[in-house]
Amino acid sequence: LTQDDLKRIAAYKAVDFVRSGMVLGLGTGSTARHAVDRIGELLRQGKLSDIVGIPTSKKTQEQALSLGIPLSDLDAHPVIDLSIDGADEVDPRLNLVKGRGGSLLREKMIEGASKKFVVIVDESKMVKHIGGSGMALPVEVVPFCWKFTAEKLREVMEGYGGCEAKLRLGGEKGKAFVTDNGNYIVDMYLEKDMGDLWAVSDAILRLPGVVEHGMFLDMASTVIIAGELGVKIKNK
Ligand code: DER
Repeated sequence: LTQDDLKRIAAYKAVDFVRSGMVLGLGTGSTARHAVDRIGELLRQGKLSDIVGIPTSKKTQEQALSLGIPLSDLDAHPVIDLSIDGADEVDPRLNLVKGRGGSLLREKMIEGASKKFVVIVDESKMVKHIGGSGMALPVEVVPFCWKFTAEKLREVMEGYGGCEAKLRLGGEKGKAFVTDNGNYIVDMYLEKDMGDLWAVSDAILRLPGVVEHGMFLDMASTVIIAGELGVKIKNK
């Protein structure tokens, strides 16, 4: 089984939770893409009906539109029945890192407004502690004086094991990546287990130039993990 097979297996399993008439948060990334495809397929086959999708990115909005999934937004649907999305890291307490695709703000808003949030991963995303994959912990920041904010992030993180903070670059050579919301992303690379994640979250969010970070703490209801030996479902 390829990694993409595992992603598809997890995604299809999550779509089993979907019922006709639901308002669904549609995730972003290569795993969530399979879930959105599957929802579109079931709608086309008439096995699902009366679904309203709330996309977590412009990319997912385009995908859902191409599949004919009816779309709306949080203003029209402030409470969402079920969101399905991927993750970059999952720790033993089902805390997540998300946002390596750059959609963390809209994802966190939509998934935070959901009665149920099902996370779909292949087994490579499981970590012992957040930041443990050595990959980025994204922080969305305003473009205004982003260097100042990045320096403040480094200072804050000195109290939690230290980190390197780098501006995420986008399509055009050397240019900053710009999120759907017109902001930048500073990727933090952590050196060790941060310990109290809520304290880290509060410290980061207190910085005025910070919009949001990619730690999704105590938000997942269920995590579906597809591995070589089969599928595991972990509930909060
Ligand atoms: O950027 C994101 O938040 C994505 O959902 C990410 O967390 C998972 O992306 P993947 O399914 O492509 O690995």
